[in-house]
Amino acid sequence: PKPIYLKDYTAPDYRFAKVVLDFELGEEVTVVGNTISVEPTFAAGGDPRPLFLNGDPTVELAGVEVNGTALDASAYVLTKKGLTITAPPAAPFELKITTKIKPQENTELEGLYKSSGNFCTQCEAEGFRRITFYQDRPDVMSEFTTRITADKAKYPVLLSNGNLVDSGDLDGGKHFTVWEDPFPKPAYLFALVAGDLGMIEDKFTTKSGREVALRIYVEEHNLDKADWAMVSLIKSMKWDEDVFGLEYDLDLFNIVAVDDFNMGAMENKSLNIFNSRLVLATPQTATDMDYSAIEGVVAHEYFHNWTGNRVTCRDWFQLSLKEGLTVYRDQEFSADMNSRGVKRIGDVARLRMAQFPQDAGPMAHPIRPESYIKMDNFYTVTVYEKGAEVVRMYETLLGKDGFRKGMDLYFERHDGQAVTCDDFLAAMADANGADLTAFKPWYSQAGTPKLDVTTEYDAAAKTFTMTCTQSTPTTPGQSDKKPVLMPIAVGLLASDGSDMELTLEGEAGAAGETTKVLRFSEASQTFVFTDVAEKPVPSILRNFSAPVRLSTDLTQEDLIFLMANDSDQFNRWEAGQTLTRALLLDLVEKAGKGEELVMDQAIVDAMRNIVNLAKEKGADKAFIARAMALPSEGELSEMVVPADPDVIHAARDFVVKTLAKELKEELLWTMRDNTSEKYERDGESRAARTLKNTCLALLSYLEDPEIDAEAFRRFKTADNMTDQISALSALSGRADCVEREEAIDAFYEQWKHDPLIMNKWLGLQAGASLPNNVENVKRLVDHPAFDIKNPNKVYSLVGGFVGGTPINFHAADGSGYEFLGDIVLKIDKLNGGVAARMVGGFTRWRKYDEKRQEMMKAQLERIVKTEGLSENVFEIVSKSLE
Ligand code: BAL
Ligand code: ZN
Repeated sequence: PKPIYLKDYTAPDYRFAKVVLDFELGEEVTVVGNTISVEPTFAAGGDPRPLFLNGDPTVELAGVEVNGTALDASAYVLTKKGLTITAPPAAPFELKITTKIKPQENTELEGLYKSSGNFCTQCEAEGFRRITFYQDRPDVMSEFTTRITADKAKYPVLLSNGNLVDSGDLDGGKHFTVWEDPFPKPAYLFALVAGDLGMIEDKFTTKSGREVALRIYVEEHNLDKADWAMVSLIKSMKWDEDVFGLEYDLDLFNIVAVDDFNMGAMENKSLNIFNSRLVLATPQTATDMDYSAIEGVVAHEYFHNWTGNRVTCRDWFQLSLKEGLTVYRDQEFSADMNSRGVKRIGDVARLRMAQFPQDAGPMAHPIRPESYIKMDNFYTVTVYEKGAEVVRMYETLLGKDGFRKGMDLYFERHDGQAVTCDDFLAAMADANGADLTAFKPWYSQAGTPKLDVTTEYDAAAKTFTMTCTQSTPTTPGQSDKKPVLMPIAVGLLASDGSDMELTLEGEAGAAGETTKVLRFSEASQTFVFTDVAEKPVPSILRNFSAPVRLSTDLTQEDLIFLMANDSDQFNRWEAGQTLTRALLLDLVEKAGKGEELVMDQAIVDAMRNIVNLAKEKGADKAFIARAMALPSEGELSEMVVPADPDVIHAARDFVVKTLAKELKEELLWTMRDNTSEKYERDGESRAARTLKNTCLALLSYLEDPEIDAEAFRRFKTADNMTDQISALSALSGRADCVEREEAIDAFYEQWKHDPLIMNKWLGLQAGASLPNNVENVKRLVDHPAFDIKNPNKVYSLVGGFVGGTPINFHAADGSGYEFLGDIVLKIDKLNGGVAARMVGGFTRWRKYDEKRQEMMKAQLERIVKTEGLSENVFEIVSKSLE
């Protein structure tokens, strides 16, 4: 397979003004008529230019007509990749393509396929070519009309994008609908659904008075589970009007939930299709985290209507233009709906857990990649989450109002267009009269920049000097890195813990300003604060103002002080993380040398203070729970070379057990004090629930039969999924826990009818730190609750194993690696996209000791040599071996 390069981009020679699609849905064969109004974009005269239409081997070409006349086979070339009309007319013409496809055999779940007996589509990035031959590229935007014909009894609901303009019954028990979408769109936003579905309905009146019908379609037996998605949709519509002035633009907005879906959800114009795990929820079946995910993803897909659909990407290299921006928007929405600080902490934790490792490995790529073999492989945490951080930096640099001005100009300039990341930067710069040239490398450079800050206080001059240096590590194909403009938000704390007012040398001090955003753009720069009355403790990179690895000269004492006093909630959490990370890394080193492990009492005391905060009136319990969580084994393994998962596990286990022992009384008290009689879903109740379950999780490390018995009692009496699964988790992580098996079996018996809950059951067992857990996981592959064709099940069981406790995936005998190698090859025969995500478990093989390296490399080599491998897996594996 050959890569495609950004540098080779050329604009299309042909515009598609209008497209009329005609679907005859059948059980054996589906016939698709595709009539396109084609217009050359080049001047008349000269040689004819070929028209290339992307296609796929699963699509059978049944006819090609130009202006009503069938084309002779000598007038086109058909290959595995598509159809080329060699000499089309030089003037506008009508092209009609007829294809035959078999959605019921489509296990890739791209294009048109069947899920639980219903037809549905997934066209982003390149699925439309699996339906018909087309210029399947985002810069070809067209007005779509879609006619759907199907059996009425089997498929009473027939949906596509836009407005319903016609419908009726046909002979032979069939019926049809016709949909018109007035907004030009690329083919990746096309959608179709046909099925036997129930629906809940509500409405929203936009600020200019448009009444929009809102419908959520789910299987009939799930109708009681769609309310939260509807509430989330209405909140999102209102928020986008309030915060960005963006209104919905059609009279209908549909969401459909399907069980078999590669991604989380998809923003097809007015017909969002969702993985059912991101729609369906009741307190008994979904956790508080599920509810948050539904709220965030419903918002994300809705927000794409402007950032993605009205303004889309010129080419797929620009994916972050819509994804980074829309993630930023959904993060802000969730922050406004919930606790802002806790949301930020969660987002940064995820960035560090998943994106920093990607940026340090063989798949490292800039948020605007330069090449790809399979675009599906670039729906990454880098494009999405780091992309969102880059958007957030505009806001930090330009201020909230400046950012809004930039957004307004972006829409004013580009509504209805397919544009680039450079266009976005230009709108931000021009709207604010700002020079953002030094910001550009964020788009082109891979790797997490390292930021070092050293500080000095001059008591006589009353100055506080910060010296900042930056460097970005070498990444594959990129050795020469430029310094990049990054905002560093800084506060200075006085000895009483209060924020000082800040004046930066050379700048007029704004009265009352206690956080300054430094514009740091050179390799090294010095910033001097003046009129600093006493030696401060600096709070650096507040709110994580740039996605970098920070190192400072803060002492343990400073960090404990910040943990207790920083007005920036993110940095209060970060101080605790920095402190515990340092302790853990020190213990990892000691454990590696076989030395005795000794706990640092200062950290026990600091943690005790955190837990005790829960006793205070108005305590932020969600924050306390977050602050109690230690850096994960995965995060630590990124910081140790070579990483030994057994040693890291031993060191972390020691710290958690010691904390649980030392803080047992406080934890028990807090757990019981935050246990409520009855389930409620308001913010305070959710925070209390999180805190209670965090305490239970820590206490379970004590291996104390009384605690286990209490966890089992909580498991049996739980009136909601959050509590039930937390208790099950507390019981299921240790082989010696006597209630373990009984609880796992009871959960299965209670919930085996619900596939989404079975995902939780699979995931929990897959990620457990039981010795030799790979054997359990292998057994679960053959369990009726697992289905290798269903992406959610694969992500739960295989993804849960690989991303769970590292001691099992990285078992010294290589059994975890062998399991992953085997199953990736099986999945790849069905769904290359899903297999590619799973094989990612091997990409960081160079981080480990020699023996593990050899074993992982052997699996990669075995996979890459396999005949018939998908392009998806080939790309990840070959890049990992480079
Ligand atoms: N566009 C793919 C799914 C999402 O990011 O919303
Ligand atoms: Zn998105």
